[in-house]
Amino acid sequence: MPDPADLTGQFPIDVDAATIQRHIDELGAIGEHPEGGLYRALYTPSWETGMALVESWLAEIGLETRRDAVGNLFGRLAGTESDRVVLTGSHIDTVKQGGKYDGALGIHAAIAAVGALKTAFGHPRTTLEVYVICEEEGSRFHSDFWGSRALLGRIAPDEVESLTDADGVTIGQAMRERGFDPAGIPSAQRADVEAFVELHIEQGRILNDEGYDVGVVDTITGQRHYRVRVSGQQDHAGTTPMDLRRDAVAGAAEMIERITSAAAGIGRPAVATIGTLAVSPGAVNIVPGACTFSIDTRHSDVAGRRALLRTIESILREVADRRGLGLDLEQLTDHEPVPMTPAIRDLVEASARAEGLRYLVMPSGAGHDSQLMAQHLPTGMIFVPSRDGRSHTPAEHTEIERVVPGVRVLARTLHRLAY
Ligand code: HGY
Ligand code: MN
Ligand code: MN
Repeated sequence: MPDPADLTGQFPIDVDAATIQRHIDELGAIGEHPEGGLYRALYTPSWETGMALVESWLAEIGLETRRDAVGNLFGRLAGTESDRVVLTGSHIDTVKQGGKYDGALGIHAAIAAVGALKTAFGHPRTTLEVYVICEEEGSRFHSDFWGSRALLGRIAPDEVESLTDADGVTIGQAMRERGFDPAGIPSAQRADVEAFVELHIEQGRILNDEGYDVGVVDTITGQRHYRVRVSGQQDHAGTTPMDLRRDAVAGAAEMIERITSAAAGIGRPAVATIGTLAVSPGAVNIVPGACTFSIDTRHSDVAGRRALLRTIESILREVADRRGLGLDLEQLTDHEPVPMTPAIRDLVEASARAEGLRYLVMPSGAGHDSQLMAQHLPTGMIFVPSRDGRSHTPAEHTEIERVVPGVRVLARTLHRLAY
């Protein structure tokens, strides 16, 4: 691994801010959600349009492009001495009513950095590839990290037919509709990747509020998603006395209030979010017999996360028992906190220092492909500030003059890894 100490002095590359901004705006216009913001979901027409647009940009800067069996896109700048590969990039999919920067900015930054390195230094010793990840969010199927799990050989065979979207379409059907063959998924696994560096917006407000130029990520938070089904007794809203009810919504409300208060009581970085809630049968004059809600809960410390999960599950059970309610607790996803690779983290930090930037070594409260990649190969992340800390909303924004320093740090880091 290169010595971070070599990262000194003026770094002779030009980052094309105008092209980055144009890319942000052009990709940011693809996949508009009817209620505002973006929704570029895996294997949808807008996802395909976005992929094709990015592929044209990769070709424009002279990279060889390739799609793998699940639709990941790669732009290759061949190495002169080695076929081992340094990857850089991020995900092209978005959440519902998402913004133009989550994931996408890591793609734009990778294109700008690799393009600038190619112009200034020509071909690297070790192959450099822009990695346009087909899906990270899990916003259509609960498939999260589908692209990187394919690259790492971590897709279970049964997922192709078990993962379905809200319309009951399986991920396998969706793949075939886009011209991808699920039987080819094992061929997407790669053993030639030497390192992965991902630039991403912070999606929080620390860099923005405390005036830092970039973040050097040291750990990515652990997260767990639950689906909670509470069942009570459907009754008449007028004739059923309060003391005789088994009201699923009243029970869910107490659970939700106590879970969010418990996370707040534990304090940062513990979080718990109820992002979806459905009531059945859902009529103004019926005591609800059923209520289903989701829990997204996160903590960046292993022991802290374990205690938070224990607290959440004990609240759910205590409320259900006392109120005579049924409780079905389904775990949808579960990821332990993951440290970034120290050697890559140090390289990112040295690049930020060499650029004369004000940087912060910090955890990520959001999940990223880097948390999977780091479990298999040297991986690091660079954050750029999010205006007002906003993300997963159309209000997501980062001024271009706050993007460029991050791209320069990315370019320096890639240069030390591949040239
Ligand atoms: O939820 C997350 O942290 C990521 O955006 N998937
Ligand atoms: Mn996201
Ligand atoms: Mn993201």
